Amino acid sequence: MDAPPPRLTRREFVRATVAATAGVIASDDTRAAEPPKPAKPVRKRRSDEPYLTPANDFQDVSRGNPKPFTLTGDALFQARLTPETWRLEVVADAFTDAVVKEPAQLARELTLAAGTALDLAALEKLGQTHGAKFIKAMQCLNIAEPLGQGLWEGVPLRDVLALCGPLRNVRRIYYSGFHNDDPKQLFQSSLSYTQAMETPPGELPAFVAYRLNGEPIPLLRGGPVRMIVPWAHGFKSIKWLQRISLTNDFRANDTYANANNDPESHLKTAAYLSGLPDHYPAAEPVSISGLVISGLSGLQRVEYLLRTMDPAQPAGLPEDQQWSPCELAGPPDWETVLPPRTSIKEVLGFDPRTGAPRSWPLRYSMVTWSVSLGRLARGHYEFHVRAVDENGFAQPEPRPILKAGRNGVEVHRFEVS
Ligand SMILES: Nc1nc2c(c(=O)[nH]1)N[C@H]1C(S)=C(S)[C@@H](COP(=O)(O)O)O[C@H]1N2
Ligand SMILES: [Mo]
Repeated sequence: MDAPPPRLTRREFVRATVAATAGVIASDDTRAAEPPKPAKPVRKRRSDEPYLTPANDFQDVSRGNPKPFTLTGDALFQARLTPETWRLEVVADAFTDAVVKEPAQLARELTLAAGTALDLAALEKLGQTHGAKFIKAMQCLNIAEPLGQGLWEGVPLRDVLALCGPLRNVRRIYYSGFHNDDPKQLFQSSLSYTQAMETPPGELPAFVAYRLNGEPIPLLRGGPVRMIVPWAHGFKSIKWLQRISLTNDFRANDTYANANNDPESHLKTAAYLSGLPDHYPAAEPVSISGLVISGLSGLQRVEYLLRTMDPAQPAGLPEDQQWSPCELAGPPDWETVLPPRTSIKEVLGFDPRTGAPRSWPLRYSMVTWSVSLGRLARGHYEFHVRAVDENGFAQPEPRPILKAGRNGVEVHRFEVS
């Protein structure tokens, strides 16, 4: 069990808050018992970046010492993190306790010991008949900026589990990646059996991914094979995937839950600001843009509020003022955005006959919002932006608890002179 979180001194608190605001969290190892790791500067995603983020350009959130993507040569081979050596085990968890009386059973386990673990060739073969592609933004529950957006490709988890034949007493699916064979470095996530097996209409399946933006998933991004859970924050999308354990333990024993996070939290609908100048010349019209993620609850609109302010005042959210709509970017020219020989008609979320998106923005993706404010009088301004979801909830409602996903309303202060 983790020790209770230590109380931060005021100075540590300020330092932690400043680091978080500057977007410098590169390791989300928030377990209290460990000393803080030096934070690596993280560049915030800008709204003028490509629609699909190049695989090696995502902001990285990885645990491990050494981090699995730093392995080379024989160590990489021993870790089974090359395309030839990669294997996926699917096993039954023998767990029982006073509540969980019967253990999970599988007709067929896929194990290294028996030589039946799944290899990449077999997974790709399954992909020829069961393959799925979709566009998803990656976002960490603990970092208030999108990490990147990719076209992910793989096999729905349920089709991989079907290789194990009939299952008994399986209520949850635990899965983990390479962790230096050190139980303390284990990073595990979980899904309920129902989430893995049943996909409501219009929803996307959890899947075992082996391609990103039309290429094999690079080691840095969790390849050769990574789990992708469309509706969830990044911690459900386990990198360097190697083991799936089917269990009758119904609890969400995700590693992230140990750090006080809500392990069932969904990707949030939220607008973000980044990379904006602090000064605009008085003679020129001011335009502001940023990114918005359409989360599980969809996106109705993005809206802004501009007010003049006294720079000595703390930034506060005004209650009595009118929000005005921002513009949302429409679908890009898919021919220039997608990898060669990929049609948007093959991508989930698009009509397979016409290629039209079933909703825009696509759920679990991000797009650019923008607003032209025209010429502004000299002075100090405060710009607020928020997303309104399909239920009519304005960010950060209805879930303002940070440990269910950071989605506070972002504010930008600037001067026109
Ligand atoms: N094996 C493993 N998978 C992992 C992690 C990890 O540390 N180890 N971090 C998770 C978290 S918390 C996030 S937010 C995403 C980040 O994905 P990215 O590094 O590709 O942007 O990966 C997830 N998958
Ligand atoms: Mo994360």
